[in-house]
Amino acid sequence: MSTNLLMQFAQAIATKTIRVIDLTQTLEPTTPILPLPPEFGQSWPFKIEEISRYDDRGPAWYWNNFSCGEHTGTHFDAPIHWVSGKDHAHNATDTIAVDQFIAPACVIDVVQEVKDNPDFLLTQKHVEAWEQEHGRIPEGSWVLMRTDWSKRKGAKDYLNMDEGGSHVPGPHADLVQFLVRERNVIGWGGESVGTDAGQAFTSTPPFPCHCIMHGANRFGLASLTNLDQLPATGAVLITPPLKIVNGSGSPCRVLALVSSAT
Ligand code: 23J
Ligand code: MN
Repeated sequence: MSTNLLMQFAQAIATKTIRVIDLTQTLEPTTPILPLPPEFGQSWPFKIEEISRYDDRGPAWYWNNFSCGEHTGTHFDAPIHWVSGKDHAHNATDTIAVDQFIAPACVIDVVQEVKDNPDFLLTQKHVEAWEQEHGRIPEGSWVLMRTDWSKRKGAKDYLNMDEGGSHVPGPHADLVQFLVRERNVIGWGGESVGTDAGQAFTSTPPFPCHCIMHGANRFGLASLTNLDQLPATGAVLITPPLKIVNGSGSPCRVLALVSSAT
């Protein structure tokens, strides 16, 4: 085997010593999108329309047009998405340094906690207990909250709305502050439609994951899936958003590299 690090890496992928896990949900017209209160602008759902399919519209080729909001399906949130992150340099999908799109991940399993409480908020105390078992969250890591929420099929169960709004889990404001200040994480990722909890509009500040993470020039990943296939530590994520000019985010094919070597 080559002694070159990158050739060793390619070999490890080819021999499945390193496995590649797809953390992305398929984009389709039924992909749930976040409905905001009617006084606000609304995101377009994913729409796809055939241009031709080896037919009189194009005898030898198949292709589609598609349209959607930047925050549709499995997607990346850039700091410019939130007003708190608007003045950072290199804060949009086209200007973030590309090396930021490869980073390790810590996965915190809260499946049991969420089962009886869809409004569950992950706290600093819970993360410190996780660290007792798995070690300190390394600087520059993604913190991913595994809820199995992505196993809910259909917008009704996924968004879980009632008169009081959406009921989905997320991080507590104090935890987001801790992860930024004390752990210097690169961002937060979850399995539900956005990075914040459904009731995050009631917290201080409102939408703490958006407000504090993006205020600190950090990122978000929403609508992830297959987090149940990741180890608690040691996975590396590949998360490049589309290079949309001044983009606030974009649908993203999120991949995780997991080593089966010890
Ligand atoms: C706009 C306004 C509020 C929220 C969001 C977008 C998201 O969750 C998002 O996808 O970034 S909470
Ligand atoms: Mn988003």
